Amino acid sequence: MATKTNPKPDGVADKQTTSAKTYEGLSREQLIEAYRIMYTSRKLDDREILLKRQQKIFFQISGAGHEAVGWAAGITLKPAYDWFYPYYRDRALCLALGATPLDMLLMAVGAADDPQSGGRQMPSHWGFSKLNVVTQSSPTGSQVLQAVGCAEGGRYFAAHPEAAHKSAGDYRQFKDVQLHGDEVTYVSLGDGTTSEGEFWEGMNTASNRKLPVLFVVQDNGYAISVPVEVQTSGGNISRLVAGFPNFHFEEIDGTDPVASYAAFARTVAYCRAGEGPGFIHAHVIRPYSHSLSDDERLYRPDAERQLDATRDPITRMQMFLIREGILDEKGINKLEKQVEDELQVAVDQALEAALPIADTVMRYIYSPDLDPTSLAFATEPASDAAPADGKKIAPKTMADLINATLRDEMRRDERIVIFGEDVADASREQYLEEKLIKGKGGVFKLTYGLQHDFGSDRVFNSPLAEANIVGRAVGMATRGMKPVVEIQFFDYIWPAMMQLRDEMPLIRWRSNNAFSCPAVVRVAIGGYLTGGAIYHSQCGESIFTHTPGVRVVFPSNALDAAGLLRTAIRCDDPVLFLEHKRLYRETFGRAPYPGPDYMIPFGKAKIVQAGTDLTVITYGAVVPRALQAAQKLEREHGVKVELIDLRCLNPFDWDAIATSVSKTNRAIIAYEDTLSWGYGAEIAARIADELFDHLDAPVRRVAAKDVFVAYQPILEDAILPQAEDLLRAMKELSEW
Ligand SMILES: Cc1ncc(C[n+]2csc(CCOP(=O)(O)OP(=O)(O)O)c2C)c(N)n1
Ligand SMILES: [Mg+2]
Repeated sequence: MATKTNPKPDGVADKQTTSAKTYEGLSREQLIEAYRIMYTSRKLDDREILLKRQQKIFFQISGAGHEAVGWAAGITLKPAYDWFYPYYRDRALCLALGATPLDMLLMAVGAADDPQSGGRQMPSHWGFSKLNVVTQSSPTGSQVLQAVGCAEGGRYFAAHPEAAHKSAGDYRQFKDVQLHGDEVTYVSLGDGTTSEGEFWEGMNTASNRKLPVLFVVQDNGYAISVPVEVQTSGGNISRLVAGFPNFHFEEIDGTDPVASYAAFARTVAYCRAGEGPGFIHAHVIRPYSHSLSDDERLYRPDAERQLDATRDPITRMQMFLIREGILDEKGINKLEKQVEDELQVAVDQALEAALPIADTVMRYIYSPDLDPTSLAFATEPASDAAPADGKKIAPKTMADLINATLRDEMRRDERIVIFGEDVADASREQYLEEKLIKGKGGVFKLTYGLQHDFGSDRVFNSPLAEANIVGRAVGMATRGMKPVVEIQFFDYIWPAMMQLRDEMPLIRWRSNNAFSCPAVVRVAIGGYLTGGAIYHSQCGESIFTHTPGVRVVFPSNALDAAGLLRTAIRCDDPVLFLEHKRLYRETFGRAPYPGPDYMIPFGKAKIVQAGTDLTVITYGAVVPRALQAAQKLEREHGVKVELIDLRCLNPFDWDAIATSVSKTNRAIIAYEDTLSWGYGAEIAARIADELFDHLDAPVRRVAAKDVFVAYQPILEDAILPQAEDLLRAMKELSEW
């Protein structure tokens, strides 16, 4: 910077002109810039703490003590090129990537223009779409599997560049893909968060697939009040992860910017070259308690805190700059004053910023661009799908048509990948190539032949880990892919619950539409299996219809399954697609192949049978049972039941229900799940609320007993709603 022809900038120490010393390749200018970023980060925390005490902001969590490692990550990685899943201590990282203090203060006040979420998410839960910093939640560790999926997405697009092209007529029109081929995905977490299972699942997959993911554990020795030796056996995470193959490992003093930079430079080079993932274990300090709600003096003695203070990265860096003659005291003071003046301007601006408007709260729960309830998703079954020779083809089962729909869509859209437990034909491809085996294709064979047709990078087995499946799918879908993943049994969906409840449905809303993840999760659900017992028979759809942001579909027959699955795949929202195991191969509801473009809009019920005396609202495997009961009731008693198959549970077809109940004046909601707090409760409440004047009888529910499904068929029959139970209820209500 300073040469003989240019006078030395004020405050830059004399040594600079004489020394050519570099620090792990860092120039003096870069070191001064490092201090500027680190100091800005610390002072921003200080300003926010003040603002919180003045009740001008509502939450504060600091990056204090983590500034050096954050800065080092920020200058070795590339904003808007690499991808970032940071955690709340990554303020310095985000500043180094190009986020401004004003951006951060807008988050703190919850301004309308808060770039992370428009006032929806807490400050320090970073999200800057322009920099590829992906919207962050608060559950610790849920970012890890998403980062893995994001990295997989990058690799996939590099191998299938045509898949990155935009395409009209489906979600791809609204989903840009950035592709460089050597991008790295950064993910960070604290020492305590390494205790979460999802961390280990992410490490395992990144290792196994040699993915370019850079894991950074910022170890400040505490998770709120719990010290690291309680979290981590032996007290050192590096020791525990050392056995994962394909990694480049570093364990560093994360309060030293120069050492941190060197470690990041080595690790990023390794990841970028495609050698595998990196793991940086950075020992840092936490000088400001966990957050403003915590007082660490309650669990840390003064001596321990004072020892930490001797490693404070801000004072260390200040001393380093002076000792090395890079800045003198005057230079330090000048830089600090500049930073503080700039912060004052940003604070004033943020406090004046427009606040979000209350009636925008329902915006961006779902895609504003593509409405899956619209006529764009209503097509007729193709009449020419039958063979040209006019031969009548045997109607297909639900399993057949789901398989055919997946095959058609994979052919149409190269962004689709399918993974889950056992979904591949065979992971050991050579067995297939040598024709030694036929292949599996799912425990219910729904994905049979897809690996054979589309290759092992598009259809593959996951580890036996449901969070792994959904978390990776969320990351891939955020990155632009269309993962259509399978959960083998609904009964085992719960390990994925954090991703299904707190992540997948929320990516769009919490980022104020900056990010989205329109993944499809197919799940085999339900009982009536004879022997399925407790853990292969569960329903539980209302738990998901209770979650804003995810579409929930539950078809009862082959044709609906095909039409709705296609809509699920082409739409721009995350979808939970529930497939009843008992219906996969039933005679009921078989249908001819409806062609490769057959779609049914979401939220449109099907009137299975028209009637005038009583409305029965149902879905899934209760549909054939209710139909049987309704037909018997008409035969024996002349009562005409209007039977409504909802097909889609969120959104659901309120208009169809209202029209029918206004006509019949009587309603039963029938469902296979346990009675209390179930899906029928919401429909019943809404009928009572909005159709009260039309009712001639109480609203009834017919559902399973409030107990899990038992193994012995006598018990199973007694627990699940049977045609006779439905018949009895229908007769009773019709006579009311
Ligand atoms: C799944 C989950 N459990 C609990 C919490 C509450 N919580 C927030 S931060 C935190 C401690 C995290 O410690 P660590 O990972 O070491 O990060 P640090 O805050 O020390 O940087 C806890 C328990 C949470 N946010 N998410
Ligand atoms: Mg910690």
